[in-house]
Amino acid sequence: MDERRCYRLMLLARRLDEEAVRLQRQGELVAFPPMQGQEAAEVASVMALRETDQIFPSYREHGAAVARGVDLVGYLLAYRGAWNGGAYDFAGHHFAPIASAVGSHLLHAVGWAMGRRLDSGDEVAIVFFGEGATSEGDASEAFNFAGVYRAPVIFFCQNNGWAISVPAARQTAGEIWRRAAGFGIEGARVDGNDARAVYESVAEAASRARRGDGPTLIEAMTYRLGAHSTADDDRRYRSSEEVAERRADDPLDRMRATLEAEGVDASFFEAAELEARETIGRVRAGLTVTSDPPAVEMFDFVYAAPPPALARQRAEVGELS
Ligand SMILES: Cc1ncc(C[n+]2csc(CCOP(=O)(O)OP(=O)(O)O)c2C)c(N)n1
Ligand SMILES: [Mg+2]
Repeated sequence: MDERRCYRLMLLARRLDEEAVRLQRQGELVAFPPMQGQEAAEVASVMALRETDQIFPSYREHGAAVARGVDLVGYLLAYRGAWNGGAYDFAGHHFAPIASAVGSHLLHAVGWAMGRRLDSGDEVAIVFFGEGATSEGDASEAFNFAGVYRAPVIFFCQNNGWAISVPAARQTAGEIWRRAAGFGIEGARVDGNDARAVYESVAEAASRARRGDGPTLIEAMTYRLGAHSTADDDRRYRSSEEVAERRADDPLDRMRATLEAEGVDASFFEAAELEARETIGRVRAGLTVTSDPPAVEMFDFVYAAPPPALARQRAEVGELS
């Protein structure tokens, strides 16, 4: 793994995260789910894949988007309420629209992977989801289909300790990665704040999938340092001591310490900071000049022939706007 590149991407993901929260507070975004603390898990996992491997994100995957090189203005437009699931090039970046319906996209990933297998493609799919999503029936259905059809898919569960206000211990009494055995697939637990460990575990899962040996369920142990979203006050359900304790294991600090121990000097970190800030400045400028699409478009792109009730609503919205 190129550790310097990994650090630069993790830093960019962190600065993007901070900026997006500020943009929300300034009224430029409707809501935003901070990802702070999960940078190693998201960046290193994407770095372990090929550019043509397909990513299925949930709503907290801007670290993965940064690592894949997705247009970040387009990505944030989803949080501005300006476009469905993002306005980036889904096909070109092999990065699916953001899935907000918890657990739904595990099935999309399995279907995609089964399709590629039928087409004899050698790409793999990775799907990002939280520990909370594993309580949805969709997750079990996805694990089961993937196992039976040996689908080339990596289930990448980020166990960040919380599902809004529900702690992981109230979510499940077992360990998520161990469920893999019951579905006849490989399972692994990894320290999600250790970029190199994440990289190795995803690289291994990807080679397994590529050689036709089926799916892997990876449980990356990490921590959501921020609130669930900008609409959430996490002080109401967890202690500041807990957060402070976990902040001591910040994956970005860890990566920096690793590089420093290897002799990387201060000028590298300064340049990385400058580069991240420049990119963020461009994202802010791009986002705030973007005009909102016509409201009627919210009715488009789902039905080839919209049902009459929707057609009526579309006409009403058209008259109002
Ligand atoms: C089907 C569905 N049910 C409920 C919600 C509301 N909801 C949004 S995020 C969330 C918690 C998900 O927690 P987890 O899977 O651990 O992911 P995290 O937010 O920690 O990244 C819930 C219940 C939703 N978006 N979709
Ligand atoms: Mg969670």
